[in-house]
Amino acid sequence: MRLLITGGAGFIGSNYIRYILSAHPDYEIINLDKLTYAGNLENLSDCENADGYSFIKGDICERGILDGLEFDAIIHFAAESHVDRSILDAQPFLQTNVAGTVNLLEEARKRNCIFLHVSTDEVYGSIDQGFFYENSPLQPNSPYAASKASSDLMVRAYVKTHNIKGMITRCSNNYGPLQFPEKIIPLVILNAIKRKPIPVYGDGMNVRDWIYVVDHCRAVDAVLHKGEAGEIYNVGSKNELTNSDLVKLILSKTAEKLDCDKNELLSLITFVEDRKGHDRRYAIDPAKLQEKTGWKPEMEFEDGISATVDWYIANKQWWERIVSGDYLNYYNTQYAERLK
Ligand code: NAD
Ligand code: TDX
Repeated sequence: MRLLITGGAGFIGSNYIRYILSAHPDYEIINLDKLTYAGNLENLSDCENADGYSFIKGDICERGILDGLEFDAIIHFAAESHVDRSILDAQPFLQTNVAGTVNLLEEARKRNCIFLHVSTDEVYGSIDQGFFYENSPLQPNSPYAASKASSDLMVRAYVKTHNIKGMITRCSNNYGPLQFPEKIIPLVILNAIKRKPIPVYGDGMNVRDWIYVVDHCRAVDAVLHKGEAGEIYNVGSKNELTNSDLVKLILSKTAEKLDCDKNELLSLITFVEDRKGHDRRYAIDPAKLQEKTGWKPEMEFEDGISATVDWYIANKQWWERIVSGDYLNYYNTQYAERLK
């Protein structure tokens, strides 16, 4: 197949490209990425010379950006992805996540190609008990989640109106190598290494359902090959943790690996003001995907966290460059200070 992958220089997109290159070495990949603050070609330094791989720097919002390119499927990862940023400024989220997706849907309509939209469990809002199913109501609570829900509805509209081969995946929280250090797991690891305070929002009892990024990549691949046009597939590992337990687990793994006193790292935990509109709990039921495609998660959480801590310890150059120098020009002041 020939795949047009958007947002391939980000966290999940770069892991997905690496996965495809090894699972389907005969596939052609075009990676279209604007290289915002979150996009980094270093994430793909071991892939750039692979047969069939090419990169285009470009904005998914630009009309005609795909002119002259040929492919069989669009795998759409590109997005503004950080909830806290969407609370500070929702405009880039509306632009990229909604208008950018519609621009790509038009391309899928013209070409009659597959459109696989990578969405999120956050579109369902928060749930106290039980699980989200594909037909659960959309009740997004942050501007980020609302922009993703809007884009999901545009995919639905293009399927119904123009009969495009659109599919949607809605995945829970990802973790693993190459995640940008504004997200909780890398933030905790780096602040522990730097002995900086670790900000935990509110009472730390918010629950997230964590999945290893490569398991998510395998799920997207399963939907690409075995999914049905017009369908939605939830992706998750049924692996719920409170933020407080998550942070403690990461700190004890990090202490082990740095050979330092666990209590020294635990004392860095600092409870701070809660995130506005902070969703209390996400929980995904992935049964439909499992039944339809045979996919199931492979990574045990403790092993995945251990591998992730190892990766950040071993890749200091990668994250030091991100939190210093030119990269900081991309941040608003609040984020620049936070990531230093
Ligand atoms: P990320 O922020 O790490 O990467 C986003 C990528 O998109 C970057 O490379 C960036 O340069 C690119 N991009 C942004 N705007 C663009 C534009 N206008 N044109 C072209 N490229 C642009 O995000 P991520 O965590 O890798 O998430 C990827 C996708 O998966 C997103 O759609 C997100 O909503 C979804 N998702 C993420 C998670 C998670 O836990 N991280 C969970 C479920 C779903
Ligand atoms: O400093 C922090 N302190 C803290 O307590 C940060 C950055 C986060 N948190 C909390 C908020 C959440 O309850 O940790 C939890 C996880 O936060 P994030 O890593 O920002 O992820 P989340 O808001 O859950 O969203 C993520 O998962 C779903 C991704 O960023 C989204 O792109 C994806 O759709």
